[in-house]
Amino acid sequence: MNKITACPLDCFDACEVEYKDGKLKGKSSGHTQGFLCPHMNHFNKYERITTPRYKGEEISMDDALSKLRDILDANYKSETLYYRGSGNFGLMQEVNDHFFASVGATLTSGTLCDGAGEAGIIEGRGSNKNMPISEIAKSEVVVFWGRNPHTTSSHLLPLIKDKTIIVIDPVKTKIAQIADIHLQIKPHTDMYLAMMLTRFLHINNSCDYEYLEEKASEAEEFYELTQTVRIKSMLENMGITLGQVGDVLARIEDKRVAFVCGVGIQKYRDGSDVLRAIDAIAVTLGLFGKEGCGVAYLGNSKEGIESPFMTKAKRVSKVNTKFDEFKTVFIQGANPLEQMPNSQRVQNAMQYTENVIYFGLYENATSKRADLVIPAKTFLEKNDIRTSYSHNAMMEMPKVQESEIGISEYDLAHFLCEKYEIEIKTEEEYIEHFKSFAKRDEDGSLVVTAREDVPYSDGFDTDDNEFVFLEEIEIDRSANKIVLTKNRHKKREKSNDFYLLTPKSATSLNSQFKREESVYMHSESAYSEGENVIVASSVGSVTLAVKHNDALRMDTVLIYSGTKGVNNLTSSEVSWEGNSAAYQEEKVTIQLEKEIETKEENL
Ligand SMILES: Nc1nc2c(c(=O)[nH]1)N[C@H]1C(S)=C(S)[C@@H](COP(=O)(O)OP(=O)(O)OC[C@H]3O[C@@H](n4cnc5c(=O)[nH]c(N)nc54)[C@H](O)[C@@H]3O)O[C@H]1N2
Ligand SMILES: Nc1nc2c(c(=O)[nH]1)N[C@H]1C(S)=C(S)[C@@H](COP(=O)(O)OP(=O)(O)OC[C@H]3O[C@@H](n4cnc5c(=O)[nH]c(N)nc54)[C@H](O)[C@@H]3O)O[C@H]1N2
Ligand code: SF4
Ligand SMILES: [Mo]
Repeated sequence: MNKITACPLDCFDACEVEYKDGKLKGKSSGHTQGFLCPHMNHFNKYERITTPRYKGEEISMDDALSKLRDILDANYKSETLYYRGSGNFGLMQEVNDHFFASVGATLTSGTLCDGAGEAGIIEGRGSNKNMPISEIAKSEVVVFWGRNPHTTSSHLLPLIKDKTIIVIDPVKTKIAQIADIHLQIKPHTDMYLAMMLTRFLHINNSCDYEYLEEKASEAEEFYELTQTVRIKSMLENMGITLGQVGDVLARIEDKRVAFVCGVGIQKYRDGSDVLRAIDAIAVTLGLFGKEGCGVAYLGNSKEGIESPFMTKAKRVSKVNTKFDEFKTVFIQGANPLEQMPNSQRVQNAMQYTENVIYFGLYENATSKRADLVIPAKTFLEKNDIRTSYSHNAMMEMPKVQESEIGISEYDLAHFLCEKYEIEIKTEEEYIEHFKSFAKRDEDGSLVVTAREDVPYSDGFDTDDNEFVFLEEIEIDRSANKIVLTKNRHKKREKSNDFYLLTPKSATSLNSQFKREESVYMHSESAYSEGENVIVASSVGSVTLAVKHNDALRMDTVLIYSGTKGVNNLTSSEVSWEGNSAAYQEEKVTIQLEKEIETKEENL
């Protein structure tokens, strides 16, 4: 018989999965329409860790658990850090937060993902309530702004077939190739484009004035701020024309528009301002609170749900975590040695940690470094429930497969809580708790009760219910470049400096599954396919083979997230708002590996 569960992965689509005799298929109804994606289609084929080990020696699960207890006995309070990543999005994953928070260990705050953008959204709207995919389906125009739906949200594609598509992305992605308009903008210039669009809406008298008066009365002041962006020089800087801006305006005025944003636009320290400036366009057009209109980003998958777990804890940054300050680091569902920014820093810090414990499914740099490795159960082998950051359903994830391998998060937490006399409820009680935040739809599926399909219909969640526009930016006219206030960045530009994009790969989910191994460059760059080059930033370097891709700009190189060594290049400085990683802040230089070797030989 078919059993229904849901894909556990960190992905917009959060698909329901039909399980039959070890085979996974998309649920035939709903947005999945019978299809999953490469990760789930091949899920059972990826090699996983089957046996626990301590200091490289395989041991039994019982021995691994007593080892874990011994380690925690020695120093379980302030000297222990619990670091959880986003390998599995099930709500029960948090059950170990409960244990570690209860014993007084340290947890993390901040994110490697969407935090900068979210902070900007919250500053403007007072909360982060997302436009769900069911509403995107009702729009007339979809603006994909730093989102790559063919790779990261493919189930959206059937829903937008007959719509006007506008893409703003430095890469000519698949969606850009079929779009009505593609602005192949220079990386990190989105805020100025957003400001310019708002400015022209004012110039063209295309604002929703009634809406602005009621819900965004500072709109005039913001219009003044947009006028500080010089049009001609900024167009040159962005690499687009006034005609293209006009085309975009002509297509979004008086239409049901969905701005569908991704994380690409906010992998910078000022990432919060970008989302806030895009929100301002939507506000100016009066799009919030209307059917089929608004801004979709990564919502909060826990919106409308109260945690049953202990969450109050001392917390340290998840972006530039000082692992060396802890005797024990327990890592669950994460690969910090490869996915955190500045891998060398992480490696240096972790080498002083006495006990690194890795609780996960797959081998990676973190599992290799770990002193104690505890294999997890896959989502098929344990009970869970999940919600999504791009739709409002809650999906049950019952165990559908038996396995001798691994231990579930709940069983591990239960073991630990019993040992340390911490109260823990049954797994069923927790799952019922989560279900109490959902109601049944006509078709029997669960939907989170407190979530709205069309949020902000009654104004924003700020103190006075009005939208709060960005208030300041500063323009360095002499350099024709923009320098933000609060000592924001001033960068040196070298002719051999490239922008580094590190987006998501179709074959991996960050570092899970099949990982990429190349650096992508335009074919007219000075480097040939297959040549090994050293990509370097002020943080570090990595040697990778070149692959050509003419979807890229000449001033840009691309290394996918999950590629080994990509985060040698990225800086662990956190975003100005949102305590988030800023993976694309560093520019990189390229040098042939051969050239360096020859130079060394000549020394
Ligand atoms: N297949 C697959 N799916 C995934 C993931 C995965 O690893 N693989 N990861 C999941 C996770 S963790 C997340 S957070 C989501 C993210 O999903 P997306 O937001 O779609 O992810 P990205 O690929 O990082 O970025 C999207 C686009 O932003 C563009 N971009 C980069 N820099 C800029 C810029 O400065 N300006 C503009 N306008 N565009 C820019 C990139 O070229 C890219 O096409 O995807 C999830 N889904
Ligand atoms: N250069 C660059 N770096 C990036 C990004 C980027 O775009 N560019 N993206 C960032 C973003 S958006 C994100 S979200 C992070 C993601 O970074 P991480 O959270 O570290 O995610 P993954 O690399 O997917 O590793 C997840 C781990 O979870 C484990 N796992 C999977 N399922 C389970 C389970 O059921 N139980 C347990 N216990 N473990 C499980 C797997 O073994 C896997 O090793 O990476 C960030 N790093
Ligand atoms: S599209 Fe996303 S949610 Fe759907 S099966 Fe693939 S990874 Fe899972
Ligand atoms: Mo993410």
